[in-house]
Amino acid sequence: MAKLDILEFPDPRLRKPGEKVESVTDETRQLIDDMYETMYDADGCGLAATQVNVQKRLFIMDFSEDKSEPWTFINPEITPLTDEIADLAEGCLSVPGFFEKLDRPNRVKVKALDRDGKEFEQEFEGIQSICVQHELDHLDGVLFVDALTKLKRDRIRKKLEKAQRLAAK
Ligand code: GNR
Ligand code: NI
Repeated sequence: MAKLDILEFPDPRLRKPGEKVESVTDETRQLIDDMYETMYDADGCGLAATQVNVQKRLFIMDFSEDKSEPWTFINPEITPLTDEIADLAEGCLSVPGFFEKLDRPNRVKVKALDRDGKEFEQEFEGIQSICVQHELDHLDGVLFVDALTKLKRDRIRKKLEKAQRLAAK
């Protein structure tokens, strides 16, 4: 297992869309294992391959307290199940320290392949519904800051660029 580096906004590599996974191989599972190690180490609840600079349509999620409920989604498709908007703020490991509420449906159905390449369907609501939509956005090169005003987004970008300059020294 290996911990991977997480790209941070405004890194242009976060804008590259992921390609469909044609077959789930041992190499795919190695990437998934590394992504779990990376996500757990960063205390995140979700992680998309895009965030670790891999342009593949796959993401992971675990909302348990004790790393006991890992969910792996390969080639995910999401269908909204309600017009009701989830009333919760979201954050992102690629936009550290910032949290905003976005208008996202509170309940969705996800169809995807699991780490064995087997298709499954599962409904999610509340924070998990937000998370799977947030992760699917990553696979399309979209970040939650894109839904904010340009003023807010620029303010976040400048703060992160400054933090990144300091960290690089
Ligand atoms: O760790 C994360 N928590 C979170 C909380 C609310 C809504 C979405 C998320 S995803 C985020 C990790 C991340 O950046 N995934 O892409
Ligand atoms: Ni994110």
